[in-house]
Amino acid sequence: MTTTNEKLKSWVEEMAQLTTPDRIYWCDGSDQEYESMVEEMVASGDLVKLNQDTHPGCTLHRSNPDDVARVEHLTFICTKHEDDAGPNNNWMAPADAHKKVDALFAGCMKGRTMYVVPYVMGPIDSPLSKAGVELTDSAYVVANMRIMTRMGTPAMKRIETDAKDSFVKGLHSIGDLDPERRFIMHFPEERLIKSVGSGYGGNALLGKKCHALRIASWEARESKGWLAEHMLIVGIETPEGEIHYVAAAFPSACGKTNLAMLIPPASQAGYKVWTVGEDIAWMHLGDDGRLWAINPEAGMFGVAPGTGKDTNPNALQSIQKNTIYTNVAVTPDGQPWWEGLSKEPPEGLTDWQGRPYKAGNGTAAHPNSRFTVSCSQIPSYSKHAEDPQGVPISAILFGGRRASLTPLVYQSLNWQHGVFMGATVASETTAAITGQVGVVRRDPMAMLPFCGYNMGDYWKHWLQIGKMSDNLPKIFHVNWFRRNGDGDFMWPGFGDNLRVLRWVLERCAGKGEAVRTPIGYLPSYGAIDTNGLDVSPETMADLTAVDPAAWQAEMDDINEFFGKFGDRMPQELLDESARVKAELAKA
Ligand code: OXD
Ligand code: MN
Repeated sequence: MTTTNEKLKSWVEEMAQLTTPDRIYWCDGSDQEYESMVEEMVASGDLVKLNQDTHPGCTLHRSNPDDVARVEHLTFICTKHEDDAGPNNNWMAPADAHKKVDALFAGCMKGRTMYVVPYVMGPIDSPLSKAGVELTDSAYVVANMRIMTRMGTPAMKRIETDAKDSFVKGLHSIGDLDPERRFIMHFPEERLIKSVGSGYGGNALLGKKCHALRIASWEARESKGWLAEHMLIVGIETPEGEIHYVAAAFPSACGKTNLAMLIPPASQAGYKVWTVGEDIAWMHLGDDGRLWAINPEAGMFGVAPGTGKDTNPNALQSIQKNTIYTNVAVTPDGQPWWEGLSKEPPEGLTDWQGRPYKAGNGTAAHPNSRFTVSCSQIPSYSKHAEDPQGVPISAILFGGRRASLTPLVYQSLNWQHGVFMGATVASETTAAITGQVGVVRRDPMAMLPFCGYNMGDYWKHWLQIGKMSDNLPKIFHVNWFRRNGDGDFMWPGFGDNLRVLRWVLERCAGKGEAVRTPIGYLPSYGAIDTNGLDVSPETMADLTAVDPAAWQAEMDDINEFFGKFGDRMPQELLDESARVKAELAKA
């Protein structure tokens, strides 16, 4: 195969000259191609076949132990002007960045195959979808891209019929996997990604964080009326049969996948939850003034640890077949295992590095171990997930993992205040990124690692959307992770979060009792159904209260954070901050 798109053809030739692969292979995305690549990887040891009786079509990849997470400190936005990348990004001048990585790409594919991977982010026939081409020397990346995107011949058709240079270009090589020679470079002005030195998920599957968030967020701002967000999309079906869609942005590992696949508990009879997406949402302003969302991805690259039959039975059911596991442990009979799958590690386990499991060596599965699986295997996958026009969003949730301070749920006073709420999201860090675990970091809209430009400009873009329609979703903030003095969670979470979503949807319908406070509308006493829950009225009162002194301290921290954005900081958010502070002083 090759292509009739001359721009693509010449770029592939140019990149082949730089990287000197032994051969170039154009992927068609067929089952046969996938199966033969898996066989080759099994033969080379890149993949291990898991127990085909219990887990048909499942394989395991063990990554280099130095290459197990996204690397934010090695991720760069390379724009002509440093200010356009902003204090939220590492910046390098494009010429310097090209020089730096091209030196690493030079000859790096010698002895290897360069795979040409055409893909579409979003339903293949949706006008809201976008195409890309990733050139990679990793068969593991190709196999993952086939699950995560619409990859192969149908994507190539779009690349040949859409405007000739409308595809996003991504060049990827695992290089020598040396963290010293690892860079994830984005050139939004050229709609180009160059990633070298890592074979791990977000660094290497360029359709995901690099294209669908960093490059797409840049494009979304330029083309107005569009938001590319780190959000799940979920449909809540009421007992009356109406489906309302909610998009939610939580920083990594705050239960996004769980919320996207929530199973209503027995107490919430008649409700159903439908999964549209679990990581990324592209939302466009429709003619009706509503935001319509598509999930640009076709698969999940989910965190395995903590996924169990009590926490997320839908996810667990999705990954019993045709799944690529990365860095999980294996039982003696070849079944995948991770912490949280069962209480105790089974006897005779092999750990994520392929060693006999010993408690002294740390966890059996890597804390950031993953499963890659097609969304079509999710039992709750929505029949509207592939609708070309997307699904209409009624509510946007922001949230983080905070042991104290932020209430269980509250609603913004208006769109501008909602943008402020999103801009001030903070969360305790987890294992999805390299670095310290358990420290509170501010992660606006959960986009800190993923916004492809200056966050001040990004907030302006959000505020701008607010001026374009009066039919936009209502905005809320949630926190499932409050703890009491003994360190125990105060709210049961998981399926019972539906009780909170019910209040959210009532508010969207102009119902649902609430009290206005400086930080937003909080649920009135009794407005959230706690029937049958082991949550006392005192706990509920605590979960829905504002502590003015603690919030004043929070506001000081927020203002310090806003200060970093200098003259790119939108005045509206500073005004919002001043309003909250003044109202708290009176409270
Ligand atoms: C992810 C992340 O992997 O957000 O989705 O880190
Ligand atoms: Mn994510």
